[in-house]
Amino acid sequence: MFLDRAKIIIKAGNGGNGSTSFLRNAQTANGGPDGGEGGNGGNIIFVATNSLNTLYDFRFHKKFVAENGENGAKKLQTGANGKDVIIKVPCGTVIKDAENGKIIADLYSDGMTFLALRGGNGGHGNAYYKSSIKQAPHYSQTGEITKQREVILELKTIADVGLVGFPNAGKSTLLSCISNANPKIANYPFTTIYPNLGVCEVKGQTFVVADIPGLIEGASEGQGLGHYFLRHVERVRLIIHLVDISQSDGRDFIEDYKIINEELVKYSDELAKTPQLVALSKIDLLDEQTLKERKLRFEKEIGEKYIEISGATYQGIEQLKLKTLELLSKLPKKQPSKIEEIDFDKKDSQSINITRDDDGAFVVSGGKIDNFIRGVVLSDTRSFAYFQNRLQEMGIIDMLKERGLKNGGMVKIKDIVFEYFE
Ligand SMILES: Nc1nc2c(ncn2[C@@H]2O[C@H](COP(=O)(O)OP(=O)(O)OP(=O)(O)O)[C@@H](O)[C@H]2O)c(=O)[nH]1
Ligand SMILES: [Mg+2]
Repeated sequence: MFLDRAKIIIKAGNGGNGSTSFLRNAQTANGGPDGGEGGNGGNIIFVATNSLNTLYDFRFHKKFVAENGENGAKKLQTGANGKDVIIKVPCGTVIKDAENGKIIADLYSDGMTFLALRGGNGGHGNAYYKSSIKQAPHYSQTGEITKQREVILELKTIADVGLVGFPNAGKSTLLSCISNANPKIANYPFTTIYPNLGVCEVKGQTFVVADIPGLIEGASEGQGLGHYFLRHVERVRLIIHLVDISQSDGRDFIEDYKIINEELVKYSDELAKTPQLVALSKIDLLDEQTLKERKLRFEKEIGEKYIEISGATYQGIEQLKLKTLELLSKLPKKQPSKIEEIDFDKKDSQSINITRDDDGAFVVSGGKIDNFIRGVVLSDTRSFAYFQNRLQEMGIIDMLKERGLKNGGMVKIKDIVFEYFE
């Protein structure tokens, strides 16, 4: 099954805690601090690969969590870093921040990588805090806790040429004639239900052709399948517009041509502006006279250049390949999607919020607090004294007083609850 859109949850690993430990052995009576550093958490990394062509794997696997860093330990042992999680996606996958729909990456070529979330930093062990004035710090830092995020993956096939036309127009047949692809071909509409890619070789050069499901009138309002798949021709440089001139499905071929173009306009201006090469298909089904009349009609009513082809007899196929190559050589490569300037992996280290609880307690939260609280190990009174000093230094006590904090008032900061006294 084909899937070209998926929403997944990603989370980088937390940093490991630093260790609080003191060297003790038979030879050393009062060894110094020897608590090691916590390891860093694993990252979340996306990699584009040619070996996938659908997001199907994400249908059931929706949550990706990288390993946490290990805690530091005594004897200055640093905790191991958590393993990264590498998420493989097909080339042409656009990644959006699910919170605001903004594009954060476009993995358009094989091997491209995107570091989406960085693992949390490991905490410092108490050995790190040793200084000339603090010989025996009794505190260490906990690892950084990372937040989980949601992203939307959208596959927008990367091809040079897109085949567009009514169902049954002969798009898949043409793809099989000009490329190495082996798409399903049958005499009923919507044989193709997901895009097929093929590589076409002409005069030692190659280009990639995408065959998408047929379009019908009203496609832009959700009729049929085609509109949904137009996303896969959004990035082509050239559209080959197939029109069944034999009218084997009983419609008027001029009308067909107009309807498809209207649907392209309704989908997007950009797609409507993409250069087109018209291919009048299934010419083998018409006698010479009828073919001549219909071509004249096309010239009179539409006036666009065209190539006449047959996927059955291979008439015009070589010419179509050569013309495609010629047109492509003049068309610039499409630019990847514009990446929006947002800090997706935002690490908020500055905000401070003060709110009041139902019981009147002052609740202090925000990124600055999260960051600072990492250094506090509450079971340790010395560390708690340090904590109170820092609250003073950071101006948080003054902020609380401005908000009405008095002696004996309750303050909650994360898991820490204390009564304030001057
Ligand atoms: N005689 C003749 N039949 C053709 C030609 N091209 C395609 N056909 C037939 O037309 C039918 C539809 O062809 P497909 O290639 O599956 O058409 P499609 O445009 O891919 O159709 P969808 O995938 O349904 O949109 C099949 O029975 C083909 O064998 C042609 O040039 N001549
Ligand atoms: Mg088809």
